[in-house]
Parts: sequence; structure tokens; C-alpha cells
Amino acid sequence: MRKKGGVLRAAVGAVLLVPILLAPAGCGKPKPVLSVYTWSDYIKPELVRRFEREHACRVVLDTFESNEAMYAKLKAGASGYDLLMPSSYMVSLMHNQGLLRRLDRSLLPNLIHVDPDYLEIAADAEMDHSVPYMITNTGIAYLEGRVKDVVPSWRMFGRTDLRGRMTMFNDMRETIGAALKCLGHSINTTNEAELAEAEALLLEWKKNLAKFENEQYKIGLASCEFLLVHAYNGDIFQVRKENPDVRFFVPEEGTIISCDDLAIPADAREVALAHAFINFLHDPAVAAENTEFIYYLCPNKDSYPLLPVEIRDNPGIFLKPEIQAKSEMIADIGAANALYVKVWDRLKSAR
Ligand code: N2P
Repeated sequence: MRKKGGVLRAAVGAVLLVPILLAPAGCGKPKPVLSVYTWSDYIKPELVRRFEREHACRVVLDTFESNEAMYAKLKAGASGYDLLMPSSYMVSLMHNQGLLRRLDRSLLPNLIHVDPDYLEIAADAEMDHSVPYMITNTGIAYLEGRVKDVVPSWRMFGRTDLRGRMTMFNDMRETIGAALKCLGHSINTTNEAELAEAEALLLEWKKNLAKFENEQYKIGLASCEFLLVHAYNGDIFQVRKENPDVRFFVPEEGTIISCDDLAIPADAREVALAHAFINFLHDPAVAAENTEFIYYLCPNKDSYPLLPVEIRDNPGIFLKPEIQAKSEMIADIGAANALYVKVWDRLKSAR
């Protein structure tokens, strides 16, 4: 129960607090805050600090674990973000719903460095409402000293001897996509028979999995709790720094390639600062430094010559042409998305 006078004390407290909260840390005007909603471990921290110094601002990073989780949070009313990093298929969906702001190209001179080869296949080739940030792909990571007879295939998730020590993504399109690829189908299929085949395969694999999840697998693999995991390429090259026994391959059946884009939500407040951040990230020297740190590829053509040879020669980052030919990007499949949701819901609740 509230004590008598509690409301008054709270009001007086609030009055006293307001000047403290509004007061800048030093003197002068409070710094503007750029609020970025992104994936974890997805930008070199020193670059964020550099941008803050150069633009006399603060950058606050909030993270999401999947495109669907990000979208659900925004749809539930989360506002206050100035910059988002969804994958291209989610950008298309959000753009079609009027959730993104058209970019002001006069504030983005560095876009001349964006790789034209990538733009040829990009959903937003004109960079009207999004700019490509990083190209990623998924694959399988494992501990070389602990997993024998590795074959470079998605079928590794069928290995009963690894039961309870493997994880797959808690990500509908990635995980159903892995099973579809394993079966030789498109990751964007809307054919119900193909989806049913993928569901049956995933039900088998699920018996061998410790869980579906997107973050703990990194530390779980580094600490040997998990022996084999469905993984993002860059995350794993970051983990390898901690445990050199970690190996990564892109399955021979092909994989999912994603491009995560930089996009400004329609209700952003720090619009100029968001443009400045996009422009900063496409400075070739910044793009190369970022890629060298996070091991994801920024599609910035003038940054490629600045990359160290171990990145340029890494087949987990620059895919071999034969694997690339079998790989696909997730597309926005419109109403057919409901078919995937049904498969996913059944799979998640199955015992
Ligand atoms: C970073 C994962 C980013 C890849 N942790 C998502 N496309």
C-alpha cells in the first residue's frame, strides 16, 4: 500500500530530478543521440567511438536476434530508433508498408564506393530507401578435435552421435531454408510438398538438437558445450580467436546469403545523423576496418584492396563460385510467408 504523502514526495523528487536528467555531463548543449537497432557483434566498437567524436554525439546500440523479432518489436509500437539493419527481404516488406524513409542521396557521397556487382542483384538497386551494410552467409561450425567424419553437408544435423550437442537457428527462414537446401529445393519455395519434406527432415534433426537459438551458440561452441552449430560466418571467425579448434564450412548443397541493409525508419528523429552514420560506414577505409574486425563483408568495392589477404582468400567470406551458384538470398514471398509460419510453429511445438 502507498504511504500517505507518497505521491507528494514522488512529485517533489521528480521536480528535483528533472534538472539533473536534463543537464549535460559537461557544459554546453546535450549531445544528440543516434539510436541504432542492429544485430549483435556487428560493428567494430572503436569505429562507433570515432563517429561519436567526429559528430559530437552519442550512439546507442540495441540488438535483435532475427528479422522477425525486430519487425515484431517495431510493429508492437517500439519507436525511437534512427537507424535499422534488417536483411534485404525484410527491408522490402517494411518499405512496402511505408515503414522506411526515403534516403537523401545528397547526404551520402560515399555511396559511389558501393559495389555495383552487388547492386545488380540488390532488391533496392537504386539505394532509394536502403544501403547495403554487410553480406553474410550461414553454414556449419564445429570443433575439429571433437567431431569426426565431417562431411560438408547440412546432413550433419542428422548425426545421432552428436545428439544434444548441436544447435540450429531460432530463425524461421534460416532453419527451414537449411533443410530446403539440403533437399535441393529453393529457400524461397512456395510449393507445399517441398515445405512438407523440409518439415519432416527438420523433425528428425530436432531430436538431435540441444536447442534452436541465435546467440549462445557462439560462447557454447567456444567453451565446448556445443560441438556443432548452425552459424553465421562472421560470428564464427570472431569465435575462432577464442578457440582455434573451431572450424567452419559452407555446405556443398549451397546456403543462404543475406545482405543486411542500413535503413532509416519513417519515424526517426535524428535523420541527418543517421545519414552521416551511413555515409561514415561506407568510407572505404572504415568499411575495410569494420570487415577486418567483424569478418562480414561490406559490399564497398574500394574497401576490397584494403582488406588483408586472409579475408580476401577466406572461402567462408568470399564464397567459392560453385557454392555461390547454389546459394540464394531470402526473398520477401508475401502472403506465402504464412506457409513458413505454419511449418515453423508445428516444428517448434513438436516433441
Ligand atoms: C551478427 C549476425 C548477423 C548476420 N551477429 C545476420 N544476417
